Amino acid sequence: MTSINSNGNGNALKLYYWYTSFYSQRVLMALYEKRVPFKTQIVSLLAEEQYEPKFLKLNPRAEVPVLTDGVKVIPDSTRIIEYLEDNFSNGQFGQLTPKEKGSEESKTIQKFRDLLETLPIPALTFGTAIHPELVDNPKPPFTPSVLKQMKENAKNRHVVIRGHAEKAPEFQKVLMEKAAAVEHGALKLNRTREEMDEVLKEFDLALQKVELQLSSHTGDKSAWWLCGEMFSIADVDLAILLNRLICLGYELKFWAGGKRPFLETYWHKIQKRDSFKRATYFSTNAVHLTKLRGILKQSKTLLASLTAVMGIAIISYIIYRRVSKS
Ligand SMILES: N[C@@H](CCC(=O)N[C@@H](CS)C(=O)NCC(=O)O)C(=O)O
Repeated sequence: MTSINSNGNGNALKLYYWYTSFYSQRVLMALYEKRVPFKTQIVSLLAEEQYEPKFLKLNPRAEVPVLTDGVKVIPDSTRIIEYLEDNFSNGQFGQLTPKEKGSEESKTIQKFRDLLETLPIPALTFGTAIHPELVDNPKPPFTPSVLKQMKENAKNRHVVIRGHAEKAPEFQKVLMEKAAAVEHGALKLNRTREEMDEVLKEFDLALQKVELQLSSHTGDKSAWWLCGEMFSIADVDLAILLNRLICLGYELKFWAGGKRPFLETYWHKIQKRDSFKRATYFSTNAVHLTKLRGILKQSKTLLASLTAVMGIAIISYIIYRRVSKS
């Protein structure tokens, strides 16, 4: 990929992310939408690579996504998208917010960003894994075995984090704090069935506001996005949210089958968008890709060991020949 950055000093942007991470997908979609070149580095959450010291040095919160721009390190999807918007919005790059900050469209975009970006995604995702009876037809990456693994993860996450804290003295304090926060319900991962009803109500209300907004567009509806004719950050938020709901299996509950026709049309339209396809493409095959990475890592170790053994054998042979000649 091309190597450029905001100050043009030749350092490339690099995104540390994981295929199925909701917040990573938001950033990926924004990057593709804006046509900003970037390099990538996978941080496998399945392999718990977010707790490795080399990643913790970038983000001691142990969360993806993280963007680096030369020596600058930007964590958090919202901050990253704002950074991209501030630094890559001229000329060749796409724009996801109106130039005129005080315009009606700008205010509507902000209103929907506030609504969509505060939805409790971890509570929804892990809560669904704990209560799979809530959904009709989960789809990859949320296969039954992945959901089972997530359920375990939700229950033991604090124990796992404490294990990593013991292995990384440099980051012990911050990881212990994270473990305690998770144990005391900071991420709301372990919702009861009743609490899940509240979580789902929150999503339902938000989607109702979206449906109303979509239905308010006049004229040629096919020309409109969520907040107007401009494809904005609010559309990135909505696209990745709908994708998460579909993958978990909530479409019949929230919009399909004529329940929210405007949202249904929007979903069909957004699926055809190139940035959406690219941002979500690998998520479906994340489990297989993780296995493949494991095999490649192992084969690298195997190759390194074989090379070392061969090297030792050759050196021993040379020494043996010299000794036997003398
Ligand atoms: N507020 C952050 C949230 C990031 C986040 O929660 N990332 C999750 C994946 S979607 C993560 O890396 N979790 C790993 C962990 O907490 O161990 C953002 O918007 O980027």
